[in-house]
Amino acid sequence: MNRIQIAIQKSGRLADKSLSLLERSGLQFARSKDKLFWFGRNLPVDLLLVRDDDIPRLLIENVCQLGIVGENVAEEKLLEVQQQRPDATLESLLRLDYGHCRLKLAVPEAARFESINDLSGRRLATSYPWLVRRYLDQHDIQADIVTLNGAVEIAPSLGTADAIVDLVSTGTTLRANHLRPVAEVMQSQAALYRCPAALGTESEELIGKLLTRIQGVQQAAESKYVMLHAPRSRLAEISAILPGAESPTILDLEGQEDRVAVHAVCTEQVFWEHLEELKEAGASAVLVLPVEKILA
Ligand code: PRT
Ligand code: ZN
Repeated sequence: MNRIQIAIQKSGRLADKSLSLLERSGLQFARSKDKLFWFGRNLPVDLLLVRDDDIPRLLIENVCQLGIVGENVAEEKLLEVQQQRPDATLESLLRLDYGHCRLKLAVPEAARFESINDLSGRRLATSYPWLVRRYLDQHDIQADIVTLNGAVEIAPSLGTADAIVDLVSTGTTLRANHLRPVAEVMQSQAALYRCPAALGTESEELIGKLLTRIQGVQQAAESKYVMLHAPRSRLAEISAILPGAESPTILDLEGQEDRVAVHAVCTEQVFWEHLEELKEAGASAVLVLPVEKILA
């Protein structure tokens, strides 16, 4: 059977979460400390550990069939490749809800900035030249782009740029460099991508199976199994409080006519407020348990 290769970041912000997600989805790899290639032990799925910047191209060229990378990197590299090959594509299969950040335009705190038009004729430092070019074109603005591979945030104080476009998560780096965000170029999070090439039936089925498993892991992380005792007369009210629960299981309690046990899978977060409301509605013996896997 043909094997599938999944590329993830070797080290950095997305590395640990990406590996953990695949392992929780049931993939086991023969780990080798330094090597970039980990052989899949229980399924024909191997891991490639690379720099995040290389992942989009590996997918576009079908060297890897799946990859996990930030949407910011995927879109930037796709735009870069499209300069030579306008028909190049990448398909996002699933957003993964980690690695959240925003690509923001920032100017020195003291600089005058009223609208995006103030950037006309200015120099913008960034590590994302193609995303910035697209953004400027969309706003019909002519500006010079200075591409830097790191330390973008110090460009204005060095005098090499008038403004920057850089990733922001907490905003601490911007503040430390006396910059203020003035516009958002894009929002990003880690996502699972696939190669554009159609694969054989077996490989396509395997990708489908992995996707279902990963979605199951994501859903399980949010879900809780709730068990409680409730007055039979207030069942409707209690069911309505349980967040994201569909048709709970109702069980008789030995020797009790008016009280029943209620079991439900809550697919949304269960907060203390929910438990307090349940108690007010007459629930007792409320247990909230983690859910490990869900196969919908
Ligand atoms: O070595 P390799 O090339 O694989 O890694 P890398 O250094 O290019 O990437 P890495 O590990 O830093 O980031 C990988 C991905 O994480 C990015 O492409 C984003 O999709 C995502 N991500 C999420 C971030 C951030 N949050 C983030 N805050 N990437 C970078 N940053 C930077 C930001 O640019 C700023 O300089 O972190 C700094 C701190 O941000 P604040 O706002 O919290 O101060
Ligand atoms: Zn990188």
